[in-house]
Amino acid sequence: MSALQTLYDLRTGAGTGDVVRVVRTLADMDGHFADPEAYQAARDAHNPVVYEVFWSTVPEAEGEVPYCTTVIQPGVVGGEYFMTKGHFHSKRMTGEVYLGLSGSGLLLLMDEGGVLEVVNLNPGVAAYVTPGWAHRVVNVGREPCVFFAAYPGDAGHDYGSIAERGFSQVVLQGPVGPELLPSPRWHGGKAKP
Ligand code: S6P
Ligand code: ZN
Repeated sequence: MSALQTLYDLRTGAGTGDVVRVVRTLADMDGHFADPEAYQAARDAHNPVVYEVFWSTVPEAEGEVPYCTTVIQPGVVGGEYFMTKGHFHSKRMTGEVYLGLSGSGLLLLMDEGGVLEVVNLNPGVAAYVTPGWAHRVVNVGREPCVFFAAYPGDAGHDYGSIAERGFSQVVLQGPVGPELLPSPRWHGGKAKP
């Protein structure tokens, strides 16, 4: 293979060169937000872009190291901040490196039992996703949240477990900033700000 190269704008996260742009709108995130009525209303009204991924064309295969930037727009649905879907890696014991580039993010890391850890993914922060932990980034700022990621090519993406039950906690807009609350889907209750 000849050398692959991507030029990333470190502020906007946009990539050119050997890159594929994938867009996730609200309609692509059915079931991911805690408030179904607020979700449906926002989706039906204007279906905004929630996030984009500028994916390298590095093969998803053993020995390869695919990379990408993700750009999460600012916004809320029913008080819950815009976020990525989140996933476990299909090959559980594979890790990943995230690097915050712009904006303010919270990286949620969750093990299979629902234990949650949170990392402030601010510009310059390199955060390690430990093998076996699901990961999701939440944009808790007013600007787009941009980060870079690189991961083992044979990791694979298991979105099913998250689509089924979500993460154990949700991140809601509180009076003085983001608040983490037990997820109604995980705990069988109702999240209240
Ligand atoms: C891939 C890595 C990221 C995410 C991206 C979008 O292993 O964790 O590149 O794919 O941030 O999130 P998601 O949950 O929709 O794949
Ligand atoms: Zn991943």
